[in-house]
Amino acid sequence: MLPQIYIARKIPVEVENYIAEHFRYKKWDRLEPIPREYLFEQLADCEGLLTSGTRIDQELLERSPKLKVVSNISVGYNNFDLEAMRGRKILGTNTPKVLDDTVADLILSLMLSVARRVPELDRYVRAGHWSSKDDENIFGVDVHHKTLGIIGMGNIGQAVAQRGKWGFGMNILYHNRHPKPDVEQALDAAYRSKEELLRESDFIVLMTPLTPETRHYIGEREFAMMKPSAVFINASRGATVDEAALINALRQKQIFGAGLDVFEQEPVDPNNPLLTMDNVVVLPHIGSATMQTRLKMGMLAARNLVDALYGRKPSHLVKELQELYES
Ligand code: 8YV
Repeated sequence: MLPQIYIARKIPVEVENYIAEHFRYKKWDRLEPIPREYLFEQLADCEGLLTSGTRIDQELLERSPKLKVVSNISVGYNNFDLEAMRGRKILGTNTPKVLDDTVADLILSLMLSVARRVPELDRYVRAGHWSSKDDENIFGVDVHHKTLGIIGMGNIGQAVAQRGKWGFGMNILYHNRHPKPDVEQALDAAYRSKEELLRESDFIVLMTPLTPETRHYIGEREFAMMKPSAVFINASRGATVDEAALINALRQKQIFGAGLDVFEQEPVDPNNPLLTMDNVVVLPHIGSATMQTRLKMGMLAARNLVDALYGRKPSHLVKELQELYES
């Protein structure tokens, strides 16, 4: 009998058709998040879970006695309690690489939108205003040939650097847990300490995964180091930034503006002060949200499930759980 899995989020029909060839399955195909108690009931007889964002913790694992693998339709996997999964020998997989260019495109759109005040001035014109071409009140800041500082030079960070370097003639700096000489050579990029990068960059893009070490990685001390003309972009995870410190830095005009695709609390609170600031561009966590890319991610996540439940090592088993397969 085919293994039973649970699909805990809405997926493209092509992915569901592929899944139907390999599994018995139940699904949650509504846009709102699945209630946890309902999910627990569904997982009681499932060997696999297709999700992203569902907290995979001791509580869930205790209610999923047959679970063998969790397949994230995402590159991030901070929803995994790795210790709990390790304890139950449950495999965890993600979907890197297939979304890099889509997310990088969006990050460049945030950089340009904040720098040239696109959403703000769109609202300005729609409200019936028009101003002299010489009115400095509608001026922005240049992107081309400025210094782009990337914190987290993984695949997406490199895709952003390529766009900055070859598309806009930008000078590339980066900070990473470890220097990447090959990237430096390919992109004429220079390694900097976090502090040096913050002081020297005109655009700062934060692209680190959310881990205990990167929670609030950018806070009051870091914003104080940035140029008053700097543009700050976060498209990683909201909690990598101390959002209260960001709000204060913007209020104190310590930076020119911010582009945010992620927030400490999602959905973002409608009363969040960031939503009232004209020099902040906000998006609803849409980094990978194109039809083409979500289809690739869904297919990759489904293949990870098939590999894991049909006795093969998944191609994207997260690195912290690799030893489970070798054990
Ligand atoms: C997913 C994300 O791309 O990939 C990630 O880590 O941040 C998410 O935006 C999205 O939820 C699609 O599953």
